[in-house]
Amino acid sequence: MNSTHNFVQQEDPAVWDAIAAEQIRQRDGLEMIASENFTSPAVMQAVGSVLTNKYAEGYPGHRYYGGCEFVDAVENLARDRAKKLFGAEHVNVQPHSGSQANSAVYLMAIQPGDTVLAFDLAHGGHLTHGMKLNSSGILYRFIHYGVRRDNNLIDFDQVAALAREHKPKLIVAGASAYPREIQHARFAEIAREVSAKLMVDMAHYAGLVAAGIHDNPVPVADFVTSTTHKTLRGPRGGIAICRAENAKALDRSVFPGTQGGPLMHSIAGKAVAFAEALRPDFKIYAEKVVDNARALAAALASGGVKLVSGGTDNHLMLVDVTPLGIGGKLAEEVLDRCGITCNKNMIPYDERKPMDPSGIRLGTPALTTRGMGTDEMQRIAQWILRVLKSPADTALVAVTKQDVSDLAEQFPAPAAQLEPQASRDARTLQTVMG
Ligand code: DSN
Repeated sequence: MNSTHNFVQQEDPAVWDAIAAEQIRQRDGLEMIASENFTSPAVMQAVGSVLTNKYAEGYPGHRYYGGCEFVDAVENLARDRAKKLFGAEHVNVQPHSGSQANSAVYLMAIQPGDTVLAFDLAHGGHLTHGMKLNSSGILYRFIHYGVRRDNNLIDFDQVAALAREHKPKLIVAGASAYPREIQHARFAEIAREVSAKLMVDMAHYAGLVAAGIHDNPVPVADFVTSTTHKTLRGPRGGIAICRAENAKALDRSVFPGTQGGPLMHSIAGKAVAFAEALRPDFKIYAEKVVDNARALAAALASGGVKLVSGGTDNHLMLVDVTPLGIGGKLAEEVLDRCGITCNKNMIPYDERKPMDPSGIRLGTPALTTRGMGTDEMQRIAQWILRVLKSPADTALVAVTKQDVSDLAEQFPAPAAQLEPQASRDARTLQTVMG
């Protein structure tokens, strides 16, 4: 069989056209969504492997299906590598996503109706931390803490006061849009005081934890959950971590509690990504992610926008664009037209609506994977500022789009090297885009 043969293109041109167009979008644009990244070709190959054909309900050595000896080897590799990466006693690598990992912890740690204290979505939390339409918010009684109005940092006085008042069974730390390091020990102290369990959802900054440049929650938390595809740079998926004494209960809670068969191809991708993250060059990568975020934030702040908390010490920043006379919706749209992809985002105490909030969220993990550094961040900041200051200037948008694609060409994305045929097929893009 010819490994370069394009089966999707031959069998299903409609799907292939969309894949090819997406590849071109990723290649020619600047991906600044803080939760996205580019996996290595090795991770992509593992995820696209024959392991997708295999059912393996259960755990290594204890499966409900025959023929699991090879997927057992894969899952053991993933578990052992993740344990080493985070200094954990037990890691379950089967959650299909971060949301699934969180559901599994809730199922084992609390009962429906129990009180949980978590970070407010409107201040940077996540929807699985008790948003009213999410199963977490439907099944459990969530109370939320936020950030202080004066400095936009997590208000630990409020966390402690709410914990004393409501006596939650579980405290949840972790965020989707918080630009500062999270102080896990302070959460652990408050949880201990009120006899609550502590869960840390480190999905956004897991790669920084793996690299040793963000505080590791594993030593102080009862449960730690994460996705594997953000700063950690693995395939889409989740993990859940606990101490050995809770291992059996957590495993039961993932399967059969909240999931059926594991996605073994995805677990193989996780194993490959964990091995990559254990290498010394991953630490260098993670340091560059943070350096780039700091450089981008400083350049933006000096150009007339406001940064939530005044800056960043992780991989992302929240930019209040209203000083420029626009909202987050228009900012996202105009940047999109330039080939810069980001998402509109609420800022703490936002007076605007979620579909047109005051801010945008920008992140540097994907650009850093492409090899960009602080010089490129300065240039990108100037492009962002100039188009946000004149969003109706279509000529400026066109010039910026060209600048963006020239820069992107100098820093090839890993995926673009995998399928050169798609990258070159400009006609495909026209077909899809009309
Ligand atoms: N949706 C993810 C993010 O963009 O932060 C979190 O799950």
